[in-house]
Amino acid sequence: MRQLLAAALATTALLSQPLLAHEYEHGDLHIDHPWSRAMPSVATTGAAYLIIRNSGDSADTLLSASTPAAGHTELHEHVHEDGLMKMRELPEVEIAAGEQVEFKPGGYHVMLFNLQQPLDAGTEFPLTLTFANAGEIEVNVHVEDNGGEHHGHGDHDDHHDSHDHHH
Ligand SMILES: [Cu+2]
Repeated sequence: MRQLLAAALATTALLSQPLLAHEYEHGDLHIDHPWSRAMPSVATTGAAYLIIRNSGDSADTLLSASTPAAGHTELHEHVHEDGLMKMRELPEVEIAAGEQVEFKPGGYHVMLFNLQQPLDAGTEFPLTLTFANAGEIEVNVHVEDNGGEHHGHGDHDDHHDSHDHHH
């Protein structure tokens, strides 16, 4: 009986989780496809990306993110300044009611400083997102070569957001 149940659960999990796509529901928040670009093992910084959708009637705010994979984490955005791409720390990111915010290369990202483990393709690490209303949501970030299977991102250029800014 117990084994039967376990088998049934395993089957359900397989069926409901298509390979590579992974998403999380927490209250009104839906987190889609947390991923990070693989980095050479000498890299000390990296970035994590995901999509946050708010299907609720009120806004929520991402206050912070943390992971054992990095010594220090910040919410960042890329801005164009004097013709240069620069990164800026954000105190928080609001997700308006009925809206979604996409963290992606060249835009919002969770900046990972002082990496505690190499970002090798095929590995994953936990990331805890803290929201003002929804509280904490833990997701698994998949490390991918280029996020290539990700739906419809057009920036396949190779400048790679090198993240070598100075703090
Ligand atoms: Cu950054």
